[in-house]
Amino acid sequence: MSVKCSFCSNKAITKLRYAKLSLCSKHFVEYVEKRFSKIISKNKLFKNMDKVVVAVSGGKDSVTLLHLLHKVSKEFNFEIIGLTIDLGIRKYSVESVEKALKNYEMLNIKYKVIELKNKYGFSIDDIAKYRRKAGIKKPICSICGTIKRYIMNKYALEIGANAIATGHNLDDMVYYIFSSLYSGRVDNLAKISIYSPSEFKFVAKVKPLAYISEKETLLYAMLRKLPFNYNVCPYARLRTFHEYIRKTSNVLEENVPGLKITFARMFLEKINPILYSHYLSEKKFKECKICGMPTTGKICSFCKIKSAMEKVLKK
Ligand code: Q46
Ligand code: ZN
Ligand code: ZN
Repeated sequence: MSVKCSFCSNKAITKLRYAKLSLCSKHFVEYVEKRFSKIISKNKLFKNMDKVVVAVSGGKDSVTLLHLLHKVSKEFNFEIIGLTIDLGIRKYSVESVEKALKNYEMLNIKYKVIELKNKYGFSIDDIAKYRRKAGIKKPICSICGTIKRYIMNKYALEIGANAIATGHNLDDMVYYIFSSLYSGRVDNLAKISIYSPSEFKFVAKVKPLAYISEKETLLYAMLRKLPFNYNVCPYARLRTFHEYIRKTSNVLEENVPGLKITFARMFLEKINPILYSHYLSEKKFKECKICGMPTTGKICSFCKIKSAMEKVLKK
């Protein structure tokens, strides 16, 4: 026998065990939109903001974020500027950028595309190929993360935006918290937040999907027929630890519905503020000697990667 929606007589298409709800497609979409709006109000994510850069890769999370933010932008009174970084990852990037642009056009949103190879002379594929030769020890996804954060911050700073919104979902938050605990990186733990205020030359960062799971963003994007890149980045398979945590947290969630949300909420609301005041509020930043962007050393991580890649690619 088919299960009925908790709010109407239609057939339920999903069961949210953590909320004890079975929902039809219409009520699922409404439920996600209401929760999203609640998360923003409760955490005062866009208070006194009039210009927000939304990072859109073209994947399910960022596309869902763009549409949800577009719905609430009038109510919270801010303008959205889309930012898409073409990372230069074979066919994957071509398709991702194409999907991101389709969404901007659908919603009539202003946007900017920054091509990594064109603007800085190297792509993520170049990094994958030459990083050992260039003496870069960090894994590819960690370098990719540094590059994306740098470009987002620089662009937001240049256009005078108040914040950068990213599509990190609940599963990403659970992974970040767990992996930072595991490696004992207290400074990383102190940085995991749904809202990071602006300081020095860092624009504020917001993660409005922090309590919405990957399964929910995927279902939302599918039910609303939003164009997004279904393919996964070819380098994602290298993140084996990430995959283990994802699978394990889903097994835990199966047995204890709501575990992921509680884990993330307890960390973000109770533990992070204490860590932040101890480890980050005192941190002193200065300008990178090459590009002027913030760093704790003399040269920022991005410029180090760029100059290492320049040497290898010149040969
Ligand atoms: S794009 Fe970049 Fe991800 Fe690809 S190289 Fe890794 S970090 S997996 S979100
Ligand atoms: Zn219903
Ligand atoms: Zn620099």
